[in-house]
Amino acid sequence: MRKTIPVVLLLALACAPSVWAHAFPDNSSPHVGASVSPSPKLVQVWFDGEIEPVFSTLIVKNAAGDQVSQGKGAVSSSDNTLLQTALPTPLPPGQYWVYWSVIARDGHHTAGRFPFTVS
Ligand SMILES: [Cu+2]
Repeated sequence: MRKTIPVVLLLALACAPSVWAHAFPDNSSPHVGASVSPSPKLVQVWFDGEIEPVFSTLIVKNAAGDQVSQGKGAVSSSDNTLLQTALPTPLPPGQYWVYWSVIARDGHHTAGRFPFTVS
């Protein structure tokens, strides 16, 4: 007689706590949906947990979909919950999208985007 059900239950229990370790944005500069002036020099996103520097990216694009930020962004060397990227040239007025993609300490990937406006 096979007893497979307890094994399935154990797997479900083992996976459950990892749900809370996923990293999601906690705060950002500019704020989500904010209208700012003048153009910011830096875009920063703080997460609710530590993220992996090697696999985490932050990219800013304009309304046409062109990247306006430098490189792929970087995790702050002094704060493992802070992902940031530089905007090398002042942005003209318009709407921009911040694309974030991170790997949390539990190895899980989360990604998303949010807009801000330069007025
Ligand atoms: Cu997770």
